[in-house]
Amino acid sequence: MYRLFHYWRSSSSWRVRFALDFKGIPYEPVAVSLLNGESESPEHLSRNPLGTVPVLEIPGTPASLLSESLAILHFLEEAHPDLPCLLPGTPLERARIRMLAELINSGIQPFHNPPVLAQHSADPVEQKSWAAGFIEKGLHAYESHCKKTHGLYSVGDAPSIADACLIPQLYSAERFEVDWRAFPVISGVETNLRALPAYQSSHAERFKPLDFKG
Ligand SMILES: N[C@@H](CCC(=O)N[C@@H](CS)C(=O)NCC(=O)O)C(=O)O
Repeated sequence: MYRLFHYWRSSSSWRVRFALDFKGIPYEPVAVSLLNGESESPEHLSRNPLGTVPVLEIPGTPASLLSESLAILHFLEEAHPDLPCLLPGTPLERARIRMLAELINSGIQPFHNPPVLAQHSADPVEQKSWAAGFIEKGLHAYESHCKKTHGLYSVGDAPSIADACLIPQLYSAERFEVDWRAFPVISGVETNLRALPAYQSSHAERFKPLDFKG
């Protein structure tokens, strides 16, 4: 069985949880805290020298490890072509899915990653304003693209890797007090995503430690 090293509130981890659940692939979740030094421990650095989550362990002798959520999502597409697909459509539609996923992966998430926030400022108010600015700008761009690409979901009428990135990004937007509901296309897509069983089963709140405070 796959093992997923993840953190409940990590948006990159949630992308992979969503994809695994959407495809109906069972996996063992292994929590790696980003708050207590666990992600910087020798054990986790041996899984991923960058110390980030998610990391997918692929069973085998020896087991293989993959980091970077988009690489993991593409691996799952290629390794399980018989299961429900998150990269559907024509070459152009698939390129648009990758474009939107990358917009979030490179253009938004890195700016609210905890070490980047800490490097930017020690002041939580300044951290929030910095992160919110990038999230707002990125979601504005996502909305503009989506006006041309969306159907029920971000690109056409099937959920995709772009949606796997959008779902947790909206959760993070709320944390940084960005009102994503001001974007009508994103809001409509989110309503359709919320109805998917994989949305509910992969949700951050389902993995939140009982003793989490903050
Ligand atoms: N592009 C990477 C981003 C990974 C990433 O930044 N993960 C965050 C949580 S969402 C993390 O582990 N942060 C802790 C750190 O950077 O030390 C991916 O998609 O996997």
